[in-house]
Amino acid sequence: MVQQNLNLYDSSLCLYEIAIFNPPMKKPLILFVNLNPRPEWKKEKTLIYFNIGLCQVATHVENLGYEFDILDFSVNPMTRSAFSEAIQKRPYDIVACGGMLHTLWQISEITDLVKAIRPDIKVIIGGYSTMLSDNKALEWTQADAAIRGEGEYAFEDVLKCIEKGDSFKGIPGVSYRENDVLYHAEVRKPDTNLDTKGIPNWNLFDVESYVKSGQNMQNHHLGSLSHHRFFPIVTTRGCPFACTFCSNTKVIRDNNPYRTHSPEFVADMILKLYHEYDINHFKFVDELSFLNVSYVRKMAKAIKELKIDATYEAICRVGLFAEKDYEIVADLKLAGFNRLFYSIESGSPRILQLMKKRIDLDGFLTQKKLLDRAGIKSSTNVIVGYPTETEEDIKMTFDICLEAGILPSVCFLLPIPGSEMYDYAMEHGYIKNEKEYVFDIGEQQYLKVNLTDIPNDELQEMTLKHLKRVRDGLGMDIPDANLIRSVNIDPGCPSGKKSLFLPEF
Ligand code: B12
Ligand code: SF4
Repeated sequence: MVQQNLNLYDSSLCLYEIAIFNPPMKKPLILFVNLNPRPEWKKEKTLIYFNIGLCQVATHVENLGYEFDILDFSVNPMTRSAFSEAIQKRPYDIVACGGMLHTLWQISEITDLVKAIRPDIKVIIGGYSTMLSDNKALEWTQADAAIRGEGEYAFEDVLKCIEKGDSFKGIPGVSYRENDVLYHAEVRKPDTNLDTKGIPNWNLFDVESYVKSGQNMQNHHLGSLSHHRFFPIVTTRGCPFACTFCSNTKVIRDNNPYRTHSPEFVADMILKLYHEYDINHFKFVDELSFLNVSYVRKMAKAIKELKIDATYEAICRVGLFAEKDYEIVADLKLAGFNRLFYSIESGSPRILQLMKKRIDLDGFLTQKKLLDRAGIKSSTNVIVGYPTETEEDIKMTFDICLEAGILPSVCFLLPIPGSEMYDYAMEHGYIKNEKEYVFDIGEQQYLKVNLTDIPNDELQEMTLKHLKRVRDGLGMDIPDANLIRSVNIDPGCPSGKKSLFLPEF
């Protein structure tokens, strides 16, 4: 009995000590902010893509028992004052946001406002925007920490540190600011087993608004989705290639090896979306959905076994399917795949070399014919504007599209940080002020920096001229104005004036 009392006494003393030296831990309250990649686009004309990355991070945090709210600017844009009210409504400890590099200006705008109103809140940012070299994402914003690489486990580590009042020092992939000093971290090594990340909890967002936006969209490259309930899914991550225009190349590729979900996991995800949200058209938004035919075969089998009435589109490379693969392609069609994307990028072998694209033009034509035979539509993309590119190269690009019978989507070479072409543009003085350039980078359908020797107007005119030739050759009825940009928008205000927030009334 005495012994027991002593023990009781001892343990309560111990609790007392813990309470003094390590105050009870409180799980931080989080506000996730989903940005709007295209705030200047009219909502009714825009297909708003569900942010799978942010949803995956929020799902992970939910599974760990953290409490959070989400403000979704893609679905419900707000004014500056409404946002200011929202962040003061609850005692948030963290605001977390992120996305493509193209949204870094929005991250900066959000962070400035949060810091002006609640400087005690820690702003944690993630996504491609943090993959800039050095500490630029932190230098150019007031964020407290930047998660570089996949976010699920890195964000968990950050939350645990905040919970314990510890520094972010030593968390792999986390650059941070402490006492006005920036500490840089290398990109975090990614998780090798994708399936263990689990199925995202889409319900955290307003799925129906995303589905409806797909139904409103009319796009000559993607076709009409008005009779479909469309939703994007991620089935692989990373890419083993290193095209010189792609931001996947430098900083990211070594840290983003190609990984696939198992076909069974993908099938489970599809079934859940089909039953819970009536989704019947699935777009695989991977960098590369299919790298080899054996995986294609397994995926077709797993999806066929679902026996559901749904269609699919995915991304592969030029040359994945040769004549001998007809049976596999036919099987994909039977499984419900009705469109594959594979980008030719250029019809000029010389430019393809500069792109390090590693594809061959005959393979493009063979694949297109094979898919036609199986009843699968093809989409492709071309890029115009490589250094030394001439009209003859551009003509070859559109010639091969015409020969294949595909109206390509057209991009102008846009040097994106992380790509070899970005380094080229920097070294050759095409980019004068890096921060200004990145904050106003815009999209690839606009000619932003011209690395060719052809004057801007001429380059745009000759691109349109050859594209029109393909349109007319294919007997398509698409107005000139919609050929390059299927949705025509104001490309945005000069840097510094655009805003993620709605105007106040
Ligand atoms: C869907 C998509 C879009 C959608 C938008 C998606 C969205 N809601 O954000 C739309 C169609 C609008 C789009 C547009 C463009 N896109 Co895009 N897009 C994609 C695509 C196909 C899928 C994105 C995705 O779901 N990835 C899967 C998830 C799991 O990965 P993730 O988003 O990177 O998220 C992880 C981490 O980054 C991190 N993370 C992400 N967010 C956050 C937030 C926090 C708080 C934390 C902690 C962590 C974190 O954790 C996540 C989980 O591990 C990718 C290719 C790809 N597969 O990644 C290209 C990609 C992102 N796009 C790209 C490009 C070039 C563009 C355009 C410039 C193309 C153009 N038209 O010119 C435009 C730019 C638009 C703009 N103004 O911002 C490039 C990358 C550009 C870059 N370096 O930022 C990519 C990688 C394609 C490529 N290989 O070239 N895109
Ligand atoms: S363009 Fe496509 S194939 Fe090339 S590196 Fe980027 S993701 Fe990979």
